[in-house]
Amino acid sequence: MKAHDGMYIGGAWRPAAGPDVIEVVNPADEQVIATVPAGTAEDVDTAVRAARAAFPAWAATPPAERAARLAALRDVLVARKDEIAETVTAELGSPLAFSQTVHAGVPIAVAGSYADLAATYAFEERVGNSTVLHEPVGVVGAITPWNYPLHQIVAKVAPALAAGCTVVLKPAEDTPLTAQLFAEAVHEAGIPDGVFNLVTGLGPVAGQALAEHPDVDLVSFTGSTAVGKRIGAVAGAAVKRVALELGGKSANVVLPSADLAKAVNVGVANVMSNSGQTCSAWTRMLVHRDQYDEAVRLAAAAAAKYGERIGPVVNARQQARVRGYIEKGIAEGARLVAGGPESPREQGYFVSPTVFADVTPEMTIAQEEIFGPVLCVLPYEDEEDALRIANGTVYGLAGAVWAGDEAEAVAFARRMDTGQVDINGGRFNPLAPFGGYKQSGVGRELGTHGLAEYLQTKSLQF
Ligand code: TXE
Repeated sequence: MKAHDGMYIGGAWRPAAGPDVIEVVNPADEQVIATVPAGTAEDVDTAVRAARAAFPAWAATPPAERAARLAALRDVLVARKDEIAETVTAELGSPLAFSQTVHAGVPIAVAGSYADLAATYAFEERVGNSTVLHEPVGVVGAITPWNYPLHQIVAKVAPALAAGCTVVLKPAEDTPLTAQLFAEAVHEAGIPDGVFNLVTGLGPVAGQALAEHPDVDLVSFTGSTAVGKRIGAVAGAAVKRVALELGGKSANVVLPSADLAKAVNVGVANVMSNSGQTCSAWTRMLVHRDQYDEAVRLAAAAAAKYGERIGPVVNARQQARVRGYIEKGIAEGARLVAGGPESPREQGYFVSPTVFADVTPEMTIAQEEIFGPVLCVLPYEDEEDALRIANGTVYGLAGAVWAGDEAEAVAFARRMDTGQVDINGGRFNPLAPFGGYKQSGVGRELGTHGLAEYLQTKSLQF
């Protein structure tokens, strides 16, 4: 696959400071498809300088002009949609149709939403005898994961640019080709040199250097809780702004009045899509004791139908990690009703769609993020029990409630300690804020809340 052998810094592809490279592997067949440079602290420093130099002019660019550049970016992404989907499929392994609709389609919608918001947001407002100015924070260090390679980038870069910030991006080492394609799109959209910069590289090297760089004003990170805690500590010590989008263990609560078959089928699809590599996935299905056996039967049948169509997980390490959790579930006494630890194929990092029944809330598989196609089905006795189980993890990213009556589902959702709840299935809304309660993170992405993350306020008193 086509790849750049340099970093996109200051509007041009420049040679990397060091000789090291990262091999990009297609997880469906384990073949090396490209190499990209492994950036060092020196590359990060060059990129941060470029972002700093570009900041004053971009911050002073009228919002309508920033909006026009973001609209142009959206248009380039639309024009290159097929290429985006093929690139994501090559380095993440997701089925092409899913890459088209979700991996390419969602970031296009998000880029479009920020083109609109940049044009309409009240960057100045009158409050009593004061004028409040919402000004860009400065240089943003964005560190993204591989699970939604383009969405994770656009969900940070689009609002940052809309706000008037400049950005240095360090994308995940597993999916750098999508990030390079995004840099090309930024260039084609006529976004001024230095406003967006890309440094590919390893997390503990390039990522760490970016988070620790003294001239980065805000770090926006999506990834594991362990790394997120470290980045939060680094940012706290330097008193710089930080946004963290970490893991989840979301509950899918099926109330007795719900359409059980629909709730279970949509619930299984939600967990299996993207091979379970979705931070907001409804990985714990909670069903009333009276409907439990039927729900387990339906879930097992639904999961079995997916087979290898879900695609592999991203790399050998994730495959081993997911397998480890499945083995742990069996060892802790959960009942395997679909899938299992054995890979369904010799080649490629495949994991069988797996469903566990008789899961208790304390089990490891019901508490920790597995990040693979593994669903736990838990019984509950009554609504209070369901709520206790739903809220009983360190996470609080997302969730779902199903009921015969929407108002009943909403009443339950209000009591959930989580940042987003889908009511009777829900539908993606690029304007709705997304982010975590508790250890799922700090800050919000998408919509006006996502834009506000990249702004700081100044009051002028009259
Ligand atoms: O994440 P990492 P990994 C969870 C999920 C998954 C687990 C491990 O449970 O199984 O994390 O995935 C960069 N300083 N999520 O190991 O390492 C890294 O290069 C600065 C949830 O892939 O956190 C990459 O760009 N940066 C999740 C990014 O952090 C560092 C999405 C994420 O990688 C760094 C992905 C360091 N010291 C995984 N170390 C979600 N919330 O959606 C690594 N990175």
